[in-house]
Amino acid sequence: PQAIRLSDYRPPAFLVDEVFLTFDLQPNTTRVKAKLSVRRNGDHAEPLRFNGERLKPVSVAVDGRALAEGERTIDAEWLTIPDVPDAFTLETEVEIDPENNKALEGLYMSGGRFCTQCEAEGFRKITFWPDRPDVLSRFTVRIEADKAFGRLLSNGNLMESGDLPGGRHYAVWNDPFPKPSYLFALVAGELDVLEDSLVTMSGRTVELKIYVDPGMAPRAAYAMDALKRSMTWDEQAFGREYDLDLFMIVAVRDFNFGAMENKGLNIFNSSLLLADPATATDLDYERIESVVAHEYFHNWTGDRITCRDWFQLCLKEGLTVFRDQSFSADMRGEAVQRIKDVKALRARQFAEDQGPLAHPVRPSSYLKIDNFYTATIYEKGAEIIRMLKTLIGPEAFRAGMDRYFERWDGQATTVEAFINCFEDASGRDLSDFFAWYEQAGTPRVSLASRYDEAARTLTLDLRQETPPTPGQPQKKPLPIPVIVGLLDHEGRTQAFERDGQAVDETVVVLDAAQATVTLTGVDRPPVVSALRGFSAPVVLKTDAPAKDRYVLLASDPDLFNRWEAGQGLAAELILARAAGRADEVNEERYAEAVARALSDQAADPAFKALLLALPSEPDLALQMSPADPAAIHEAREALRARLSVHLEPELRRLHTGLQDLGEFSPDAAGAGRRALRNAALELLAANPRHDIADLAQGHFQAAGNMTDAMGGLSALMQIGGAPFEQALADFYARWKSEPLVVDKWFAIQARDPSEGALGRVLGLTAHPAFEGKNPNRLRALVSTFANFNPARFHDPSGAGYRFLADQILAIDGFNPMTAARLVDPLGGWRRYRPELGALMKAELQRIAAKDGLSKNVYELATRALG
Ligand code: HT7
Ligand code: ZN
Repeated sequence: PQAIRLSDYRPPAFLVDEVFLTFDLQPNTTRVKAKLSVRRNGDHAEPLRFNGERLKPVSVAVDGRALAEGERTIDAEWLTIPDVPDAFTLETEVEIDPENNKALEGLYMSGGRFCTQCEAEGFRKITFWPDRPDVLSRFTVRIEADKAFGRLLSNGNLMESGDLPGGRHYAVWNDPFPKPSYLFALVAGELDVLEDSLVTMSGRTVELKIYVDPGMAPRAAYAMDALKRSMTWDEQAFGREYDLDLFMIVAVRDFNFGAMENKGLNIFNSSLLLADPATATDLDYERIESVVAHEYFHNWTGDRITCRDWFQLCLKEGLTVFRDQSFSADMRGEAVQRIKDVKALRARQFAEDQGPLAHPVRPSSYLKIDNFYTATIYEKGAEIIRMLKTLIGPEAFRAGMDRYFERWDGQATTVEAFINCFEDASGRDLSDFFAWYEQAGTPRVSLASRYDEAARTLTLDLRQETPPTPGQPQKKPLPIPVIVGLLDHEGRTQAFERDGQAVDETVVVLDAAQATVTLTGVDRPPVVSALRGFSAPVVLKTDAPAKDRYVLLASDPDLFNRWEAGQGLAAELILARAAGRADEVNEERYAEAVARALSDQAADPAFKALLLALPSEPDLALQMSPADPAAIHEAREALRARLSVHLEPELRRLHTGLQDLGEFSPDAAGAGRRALRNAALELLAANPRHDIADLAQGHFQAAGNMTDAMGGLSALMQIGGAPFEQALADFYARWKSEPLVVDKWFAIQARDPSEGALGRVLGLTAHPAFEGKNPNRLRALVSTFANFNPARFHDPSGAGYRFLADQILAIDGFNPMTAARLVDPLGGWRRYRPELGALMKAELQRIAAKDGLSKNVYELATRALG
């Protein structure tokens, strides 16, 4: 297959100013008529070439005249008309089969309803079109369907609706904002609605409607609340007001991704929209809040201003993740949010950056753009925006954003144009900064410090190096903002001077391979707190002794670094044990430090819950070379068992004292208390005594909400045996008619690290509730197993790898996008013990050699093989 390259970008040969679409909806034979006002873009004589895939053509006409076969060609990917006027009307009619569209791209059916997914290149499966984001058109859409499909929805404003003969009805929608085809949406079916409204900052009333499965409207209440908070937040934080009079969200069960920002008609995976205390966990609530915000924020960063081409994907995604993270920090607390965001970044993006699938935040070539909806483009893209704000300061950052909205509203643009707005606003040359977009890999930063008591100076020696990544053997230094503060050895904040100014904290910018910075006015021997708030997406190594990290863990006013110090100490102890060098003295010391942190009455329970969790096994695997998942699992469990014994009285006290007494509230305070209580139980369960099994069983049985039920189930899973089996059976019996809860039931079994769990996972693919075509169910079992159960996935027999490869090949037959997202866990094969790596590689080879493989899976499997 042919790679698409950024350097080959050319403006579109033809533009479409206006389109009128008519959908005659039938599950197997939907007719789509399109009437387009087309104009030649520039002075050229190229033929018209529009995308079109899996379309059954009925007719093609130019300016009202039907074209004969010889006047146009249609192959598997293109409609070509050699000879067209400079401006004309193109009319096409095609037939499509939504019912049999299991790739879930274009127009398809989910739960008996019609719905669409057009990003990135799904619109070409609906009608012939220049399916690229720099063609912006005004859409009018007429939908006709049987009245059994009660709601007929599309983007923009409802212009007209009514009955048709034969038990059918219709609706006409008009979207006044020109948009690229990837933002088109249509939904038709039986749906209940939750309605509300919001008065915007200019005093306009916007109607808000969330459409869900019949009977589910009460479960959309939290999403509605999150939507209203997001709309108001975007006005306050960025001065952005919503622009239509109606904003709609629809929940669907079959969806390849989390959600989609179609203009005025967001479509959501129901797992990220529906919640009530009985069926959703606090984590579900948290995700719903952030994804509702994310999709809403796209209205400005993505919809009003869109991408010139798909290489610019981070322009909308990285920026919008930065915006949703900022919103969540305001809603849930900055430190806790930052820790969670960094954990996710390290787990997904750092792993990607260390393997054969590493790529720049703005890649320069691809086979299938669907493969680039990655942690690098989303999460590292957001980190770049965060660094930009740190480097130029919050005022210049906001001014740059204002400039961007002013300059590019209604257009499709590039990352260069975006950065240029900040150069103008700050008066700074950001050309070096741009390398963050073009260079893949996670920089390694080392920090050595020297204190001179007589001179009262602290000299910081900083160095950076980025390891090679595929296609980029040589790396250049990047501008890395390192936020630094000082404590003394009693844990008190120590002021110092930078450029003659007394400060508590400073931003050191490391913009060369090596730099030396001297801080003055340092009165006492310091403990250095560096990279505060995780001010850059790098791996930092310092020469500080372990005792300094105990000071930071106890006292750093930067809560991110307080948590980070604990994680670093724990990682060292686990990795030493995994290498056969268990350090029991320091394990005890660590347990004591955690006990002290837990007893801090002033600390937020959500923060304490994070402190209590040890670094994850995948995270530890990134720090061990070659990685030995079995040794890591054993060592981590051993440290957990030690902590469990040492902290038992405190953990029991937390478990008893934090019980929910009043009514359930999904807010950050309630969620934080539940998180700490469940974390305490989880740690107690590392010591599988009978009385602790009883405690976990009691917790599970008494659970008044899904968070506690899952907490109990997870603790029982660790203990194993009959109580776990009984709880699993009870859980399934109670929730078998709730698909989102059944997903959790599959996922918990996929996470089980015990010996027999792989056999159970294999068996679950034959369970009557295993819906093999539903991405949520597939992810719950297959992706959870491969990503979150390293002990069993890396079974020395290779059976875990074989299971994943078999699933990828089977899923690729009907849904290449979902299949391709499962390749990633095999991609790290070079980092593991050679005998494991060889088995992983063999499975990748088996996948790559399969006849008829999709472009999506082919691209990732071959890249992963390197
Ligand atoms: N912008 C949306 C991306 C998306 C997507 C991409 C590929 C295939 C299916 C998809 N569904 C949604 C989601 C977002 O980032 O907001
Ligand atoms: Zn997005």
